[in-house]
Amino acid sequence: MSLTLYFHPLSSFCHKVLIALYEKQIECERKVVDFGNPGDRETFFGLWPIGKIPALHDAARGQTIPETTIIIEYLEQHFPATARLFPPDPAQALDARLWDRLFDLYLRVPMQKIVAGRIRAEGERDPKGVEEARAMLATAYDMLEQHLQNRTWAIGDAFTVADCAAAPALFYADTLRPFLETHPALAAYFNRLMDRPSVRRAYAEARPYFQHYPYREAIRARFLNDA
Ligand SMILES: N[C@@H](CCC(=O)N[C@@H](CS)C(=O)NCC(=O)O)C(=O)O
Repeated sequence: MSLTLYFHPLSSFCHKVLIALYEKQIECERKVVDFGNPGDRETFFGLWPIGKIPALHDAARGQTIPETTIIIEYLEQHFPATARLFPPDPAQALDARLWDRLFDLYLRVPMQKIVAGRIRAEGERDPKGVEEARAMLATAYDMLEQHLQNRTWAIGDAFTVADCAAAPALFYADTLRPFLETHPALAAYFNRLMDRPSVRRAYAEARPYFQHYPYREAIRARFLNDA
């Protein structure tokens, strides 16, 4: 098999790529990157010195592809017979990229800040940054609530890269700032995402690792058991 995904089973950015791989039904080997293990760190930083997971290595083409959206676009280019995650219509493709960015930058990045606020040592925390991150989540939820009033998926009827980004971002965001009870259109969208077979598979695989998530007590009970 020529593809290897360097990933971690709890990582929201990694779930985004796994969901895309499952949508496309592309086989891929996996290597867990444990940043606490010096050997893993050295190998991974050798591939991608920025050191952010996931990264995809394609042995057949001798290429390493970092950054989730670029990885998914790479899969789209090199596996053209698989499910399309970037719409062929240029205006719709821009829309998919925009919402992909929104989920990554304005949900997932603030989430990382909030989680870091819990796991860092007392003197290394950034309370102001965490407060701003919580406010950003609230703004993004309100935007999404409006946007999703008449849409099945992030940009309309087609499931795209934006939905791959949305599912894991919303899954963890709900543990930090719950939205299911306050944002009905967003909640309905989230439930559709969580019922999607590709997403169910990604979360069935992640479930054994939830015990290591710093806000594990806030994961909804329905996601803790096989359904
Ligand atoms: N923009 C990157 C972000 C990836 C990212 O932030 N990954 C996190 C895991 S969810 C990571 O590698 N964190 C390790 C660290 O920052 O040391 C992408 O889309 O791939």
